[in-house]
Amino acid sequence: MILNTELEYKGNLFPTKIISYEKNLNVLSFTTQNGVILQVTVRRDSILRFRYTTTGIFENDFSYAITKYASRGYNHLEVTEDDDNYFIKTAKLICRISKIDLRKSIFDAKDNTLICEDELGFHWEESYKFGGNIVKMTKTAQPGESYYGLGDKPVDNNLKGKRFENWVTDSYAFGKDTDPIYKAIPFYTGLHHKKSYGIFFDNSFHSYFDFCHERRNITSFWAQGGEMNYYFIYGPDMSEVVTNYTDLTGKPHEIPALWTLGYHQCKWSYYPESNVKEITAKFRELQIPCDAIYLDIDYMEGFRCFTWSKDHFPDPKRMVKELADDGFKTIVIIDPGIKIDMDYSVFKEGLDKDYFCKRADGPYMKGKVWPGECYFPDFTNPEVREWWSDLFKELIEDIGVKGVWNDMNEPAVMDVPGKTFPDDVRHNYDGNYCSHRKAHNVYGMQMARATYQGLKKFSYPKRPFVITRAAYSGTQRYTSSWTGDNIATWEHLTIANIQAQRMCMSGFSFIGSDIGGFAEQPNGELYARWIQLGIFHPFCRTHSSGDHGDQEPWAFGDSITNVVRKFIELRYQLLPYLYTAFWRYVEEGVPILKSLVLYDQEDPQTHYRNDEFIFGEKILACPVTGPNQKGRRMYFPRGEWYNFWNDEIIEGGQEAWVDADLDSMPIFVKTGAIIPKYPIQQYVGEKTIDELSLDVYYKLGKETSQVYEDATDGYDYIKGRYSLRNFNLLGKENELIIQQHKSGKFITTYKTFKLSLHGLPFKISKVQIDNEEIAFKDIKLNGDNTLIINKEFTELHIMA
Ligand code: MIG
Repeated sequence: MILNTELEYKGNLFPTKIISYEKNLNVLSFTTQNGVILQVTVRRDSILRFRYTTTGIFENDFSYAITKYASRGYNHLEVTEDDDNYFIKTAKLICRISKIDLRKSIFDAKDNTLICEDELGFHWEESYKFGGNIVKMTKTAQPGESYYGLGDKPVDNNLKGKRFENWVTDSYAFGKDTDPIYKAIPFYTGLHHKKSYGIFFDNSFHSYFDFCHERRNITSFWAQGGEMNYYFIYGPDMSEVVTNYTDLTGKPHEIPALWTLGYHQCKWSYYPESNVKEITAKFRELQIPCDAIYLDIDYMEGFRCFTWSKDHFPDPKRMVKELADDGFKTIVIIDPGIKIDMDYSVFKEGLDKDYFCKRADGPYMKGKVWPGECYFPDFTNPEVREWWSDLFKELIEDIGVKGVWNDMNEPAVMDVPGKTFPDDVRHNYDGNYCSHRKAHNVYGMQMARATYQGLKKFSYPKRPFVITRAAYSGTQRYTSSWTGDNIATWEHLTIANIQAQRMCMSGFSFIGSDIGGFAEQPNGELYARWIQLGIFHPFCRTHSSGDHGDQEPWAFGDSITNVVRKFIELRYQLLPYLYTAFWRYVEEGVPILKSLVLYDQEDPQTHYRNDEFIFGEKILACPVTGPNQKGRRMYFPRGEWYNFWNDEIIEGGQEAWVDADLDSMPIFVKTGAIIPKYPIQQYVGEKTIDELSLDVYYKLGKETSQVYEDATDGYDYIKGRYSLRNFNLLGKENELIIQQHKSGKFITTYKTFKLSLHGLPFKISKVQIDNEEIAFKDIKLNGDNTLIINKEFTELHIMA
């Protein structure tokens, strides 16, 4: 006992001097006199992984976050030393490691500027209670440094001055600054001297980040177990840091089907069937576009997953089919808790196969959730995931459900301290057996993954659609997500805006909030303003708790309905633009929303902005976030911007007032942009697209734009059946030239483009397509600067 008491009071321990160094291809190991090993892996010229053990033995190298598809390889690697340090040099970085104390400093290889430096660096505390270590890292904050990222934290974009925890938590009616909430994404970016880097602390234990909160010039992170194991990702552009992090933790495995980008309607709960039908019929009657309708927990029989309430939904297959005939995809909720009931086949099977989580000493992990007392599948067991995925066969293949919504997967447990499993619950962790302390933050991710596997299997040849509440880094590979149980207040509109931006810069772009607020009730004005924001979020769904009145687009009177319709229609028009942004995200990891700091980090004005963001590549949007406003002030990033509503041009790099009555909002388009639009449809696929609108925003100079299209669902695009149009625009004083380069084997249904030329500074007197002059009547050119041309052109000249 004496020994252990000593242990408990040991305090912090530090590495001592380096006594040996070993190089094994790209893995460099430095061992200290007191048995600490620092292993540096050069993954790419700009990505170094640092891993420490205090016992001379590393744990099995396993991570749920890192994807096997991550890029690897570097151009240069050289290790040198002098009396005091080792130097690891790549094409982009120099990492200096002190021989005295193992502390590291990382420099930009191009100009030798200091990017990131250990203060105390790695140190640890032995964990008396659990064994292992509490692993810690401290770094010196650089002058003027700012911090961003960390997933769903409901705080201002810039994290400086604050401390956070990562421990996924069911957070009903969370507020500004509530921490932690639903997601654990231990990745942040730092920015100073116009250069940005990122740190991904891949440790699933309860972890902490302190950005100059406890000590003004120190940034630190630590975890209650596991290894100090982090990736350093260099930019210097923050957008590169984010795409590299996304490459490491994975991009979505497929482009989402186009319909998933439509508008979704949800409530807790729409039932019985007649109520569901009433809602969907109303959308069509009022001509408000909508693609998906959700069934919350009440569709089940006593909240038993994979069952249907006989009273409320006597013939789900017929209902789902009828909804589908009207353009609605049905999405159902599935929670992790399986009701203890020997007459319930899912429970019985899980029990027989030994798939439920157990406490340390053997009993099952029993917890109360909606169905009453439940057991919970151990989704960290690959065999359990396989079993779970097969449970979706009937729902998807037979009944025709098109998407599954995973809730309560933190996991949430009712009426217990901590609202989740106790620490001692055992998990498989893909063969790396551990307690809930380590598995907690990945539990929801593995549930969503298992659900995704099922949807992928049974939706084939269509693409799967999953939505999850809990997430750890890498969850974006499998599923979309929403921000959880927010509140119908103006402050929450602002929080939703920042959370969506923050998730996007944390590698997870397919994100949205409960539009209008989940708890309590919005008034019409708040709902309309929230819809305006929501149509710019990758995932666009109204949801509410249902116990405070209705929250459908028509619930607030005609004038609000009209505003809501107008903006949902705009979303549907912009679908090809959004789909192109998704394609870039899935292909390259480029976030769909860009906070201004991500868009232009060299402009210090952007470092503290919260409300404005770039949607895709070319559209600047900014919600109105308070009541009774006729407009607002907002910051325009550098460059020139067209007002979307009236084509007025505003010079960026300044703050300015923008008019925006309730039927409007501040939307701007980058000069030189070509924005593709579809006709308004009531749901994706309602109409055959027989003309693609291209809104061309004149600019003196050059700009490029892209339009990505495919069959909108299915996997043919992977075999090359997609259509990618690259447009080069060149505006001169008396001429506008547009070149088109097309790739991919997909043939779009339309034959023509309808070009609308915005801001053209001259009157058109001549048009040439591929070097041939064209008569105005052949392209239907009239006074309003719109023309219709064949989609096959390669070069278009519009001349004064
Ligand atoms: O304890 O399924 O965040 O979206 O409507 C509440 C009922 C459980 C929480 C989710 C919410 C959902 C609700 N769920």
